[in-house]
Amino acid sequence: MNVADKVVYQIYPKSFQDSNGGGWGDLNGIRNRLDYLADLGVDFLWLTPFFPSPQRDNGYDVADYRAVDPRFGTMEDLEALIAEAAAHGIGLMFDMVFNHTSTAHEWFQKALKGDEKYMKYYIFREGAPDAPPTNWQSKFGGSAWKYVPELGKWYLHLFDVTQADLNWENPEVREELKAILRFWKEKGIKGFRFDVVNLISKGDFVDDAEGDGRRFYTDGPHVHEYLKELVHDSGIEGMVTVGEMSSTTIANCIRYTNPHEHELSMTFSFHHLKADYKNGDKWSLMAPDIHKLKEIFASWQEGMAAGGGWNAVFWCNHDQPRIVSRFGDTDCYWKESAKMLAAAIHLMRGTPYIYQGEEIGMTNADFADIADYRDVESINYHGILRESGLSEVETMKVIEARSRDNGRTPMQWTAGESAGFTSGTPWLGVNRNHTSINVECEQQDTDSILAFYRELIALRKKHRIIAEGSIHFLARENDDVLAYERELAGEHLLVLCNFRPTDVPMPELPAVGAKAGEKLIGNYPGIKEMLRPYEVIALCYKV
Ligand code: TEU
Repeated sequence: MNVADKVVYQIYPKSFQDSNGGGWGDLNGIRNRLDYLADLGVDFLWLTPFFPSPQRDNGYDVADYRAVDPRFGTMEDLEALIAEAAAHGIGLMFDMVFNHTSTAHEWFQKALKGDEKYMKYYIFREGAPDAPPTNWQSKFGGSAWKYVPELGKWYLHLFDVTQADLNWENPEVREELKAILRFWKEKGIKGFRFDVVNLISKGDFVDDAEGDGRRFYTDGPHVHEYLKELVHDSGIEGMVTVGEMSSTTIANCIRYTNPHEHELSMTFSFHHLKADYKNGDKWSLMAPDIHKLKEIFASWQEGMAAGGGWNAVFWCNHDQPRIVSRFGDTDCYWKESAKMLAAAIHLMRGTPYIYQGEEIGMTNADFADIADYRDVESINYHGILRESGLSEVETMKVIEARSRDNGRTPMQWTAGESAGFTSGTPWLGVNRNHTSINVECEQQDTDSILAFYRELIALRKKHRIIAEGSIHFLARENDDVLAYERELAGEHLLVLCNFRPTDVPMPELPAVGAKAGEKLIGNYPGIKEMLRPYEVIALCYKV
């Protein structure tokens, strides 16, 4: 399937729209908002997991891959959503968490009882109670191994202790997962997102003298072989597929996405979202390094294009803080910066993803205390940071900036009670700024962030150069302005984005020709010496 001119909208069901007052978003709530999503112009909806789960990691701890958690609705509700989305011209993508299952999954429960068949579904290792097999660390803090006294063995969990890693070396595991994909394909969904799928092939289980062990399981020895087999044998090639790739490389993402490899349609990589990580550490704050951000975009965009790979392009998701709070401005240039950030990636080469609320400029949470947070990673790191010697004030400054709950506060539909998200008690606090940042007020404003996202999506559909053009980054030494050119069949698209809240000089640019072409966004740079705060220019022209 050609994904170049498509746009995907990510829904975190738990926080999108509650239809029954339970305080959680649900499938019927999504169905009630299909007109809104069709009006925005998106082609696919990626739903994060709504399968039965203890919710220790908000559904990424799956206990049954073929059912609907009753708190989100019924299978009939899901089938109605699939059908009504299709009637709106929208396909659904489900989120497959195949690196691990919940320890509540029946497979793991059988393993705990010593069932040899199911113990081989996971990564169990012999060991003494006080000696984990390796020094690997969980991405949520602490050891990546848990000891089971009844079995005298340790099991691997790269994430939470309730998320046991599957043993992909076992062909029976691979067959189980293929059957799950066929089950959902037959239900009529149009694609899949694969959670941390580049971690599924583990190399040697040895201590990591240099780090947390990730170099032994990231883009592991058999990952491409497993992906080819999964996609081919389950019959999902040709569907829209995207792999979440943790700590990956351009070379691997070319292999994951080049059509000749028959693996995935596209990949998420996260290097651009570490431009504000001090020393690469999520929990050490620094102001965004815009030059580094630009270099990452240039290397990934040009590198993937050179190798025939395909990027998902995105800023936000359910694991990330809100981009307008992070790389933009939530004060006097809130609207301008949100629009600039959107244009910067929507005009790039790749398939854009919009995370719920991003299209109206939703900001980070406004919580005051760790008790307001629900994210297991944030709560774990609150303890780790305090134990490292940070004060409560210093710790909360980090949590407020980095918590995944920043992207999980309920969708802001109206200025009313609970932002129109629920008639009950929301599972997570609603941001008080919903009185001014909400869908209802932006739908009435032709200059709103929402109107701008609708325009960007329409531009991608109208101008083939955005979907199919080459890309080349300009003014790479400039620290303030992201500049790139797209080219297709003699037509050029020049894109300039000022990432600063100040006027900045126009960077050195190639002659764009006296007869400027169609202005897609903003004014022609030839008559300008300066760019205004967060100004965007997108100009088509022919040489
Ligand atoms: O995320 C994997 C992942 O790498 C992120 O958890 C990231 O490491 C972290 O949030 C940044 O500090 C996927 C899902 O998107 C996430 O919600 C799950 O918690 C995780 O996998 C485990 O399934």
